[in-house]
Amino acid sequence: MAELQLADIIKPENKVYGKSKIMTDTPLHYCYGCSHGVVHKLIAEVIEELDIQEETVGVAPVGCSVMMYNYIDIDWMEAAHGRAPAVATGYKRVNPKKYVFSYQGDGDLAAIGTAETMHAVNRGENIVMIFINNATYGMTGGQMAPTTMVGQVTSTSPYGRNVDINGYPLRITELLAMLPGAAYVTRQSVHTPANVRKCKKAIRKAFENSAKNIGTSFIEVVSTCNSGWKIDPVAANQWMEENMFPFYPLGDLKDGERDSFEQFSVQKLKK
Ligand SMILES: Cc1ncc(C[n+]2csc(CCOP(=O)(O)OP(=O)(O)O)c2C)c(N)n1
Ligand code: SF4
Repeated sequence: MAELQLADIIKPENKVYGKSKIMTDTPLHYCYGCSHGVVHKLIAEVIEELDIQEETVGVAPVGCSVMMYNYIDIDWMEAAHGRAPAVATGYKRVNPKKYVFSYQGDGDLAAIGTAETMHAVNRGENIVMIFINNATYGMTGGQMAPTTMVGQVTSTSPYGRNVDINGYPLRITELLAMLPGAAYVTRQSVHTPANVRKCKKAIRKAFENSAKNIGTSFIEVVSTCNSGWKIDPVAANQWMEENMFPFYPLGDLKDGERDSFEQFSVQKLKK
C-alpha cells in the first residue's frame, strides 16, 4: 500500500476548520496567549454566520485592541478612550437597522468610561457591548485597573492591590445587570475549547438581540494579560481560574429584555 502523503490529507473535503472569511489576512499584533485575538475570531465568525457583514458597525477601543479595525472586515469607528458606548449609541440611533457593537478593555470600560458604560446600559441602547476584563491596563504596561484583584501585583501596585489604599475590585457587570435597560448580561471566558464555544453562543445571542430591539446586550470576557501579569500564557490561564473566577464567576446574570416601566409612567400613575 502506498505511503500516505501530506497532499492526500490536505484536501478541501478533509477540512475541519478555517478562519472566518471576515477576518482579514493582517497578522494579529497581540502577545502569544492573549485573549483579544480569540474574541475577535468569535465576533467575525458570528457576523459571518448571521450574514450581517454589510450591516455591522464596530466601535474600536483605545487599549491593546486599538487596531481591531485592521482584523475584521466590517465598517468601523474609532472612539476616544472610554467613549465607545456613547459613539455606538449615536451611530445606532441614526442607523437603527445596523448591528452596532462596542469592544473595550477594563481600563477603557470600567475606569475612564464608567459613566458612558452605565448610562448606555441604563438607557437600554440596542447595542452589543463586549468587555475584555484582563484585570490590568495591558497596553500601557500592566498598571492597576479597577478590576485588579486584591493582592495582585501590577506595575503601579508593586506590593499588591491594597483595599485600604486602592479600594475594592469593581464588579461592573453585576452593577450593569441591575440596570433596567439591560436585556442580556453574561460573563464568559475563552481559555478552553468549551469556554470558547460558550462565549461564541453568547456573542451570537447578543447580536440576535440587537435585531429585536429589546435593550442592551453586555458580554464580559474574563481574560488574561500574560505580558502585563509577567507570567507565561499557561500560568496566566491557571492564575485566572484560581484568582479571578471566584470573584468574577462565569455565567448569565440577566437574560430577558429591558424592564418595563409602563406601570410607573406619569400618565399611568395619574389615572
Ligand atoms: C483619554 C486617554 N487617557 C489615557 C490614555 C492612555 N491609555 C491608552 S491604552 C490605556 C489602557 C488600556 O487598558 P484597557 O482598556 O484595560 O485595555 P487593554 O490594553 O488591557 O486591552 C490607557 C490608559 C489614552 N490613550 N487616552
Ligand atoms: S499586553 Fe496583555 S492585553 Fe495587550 S496584547 Fe499583550 S497579553 Fe494582550
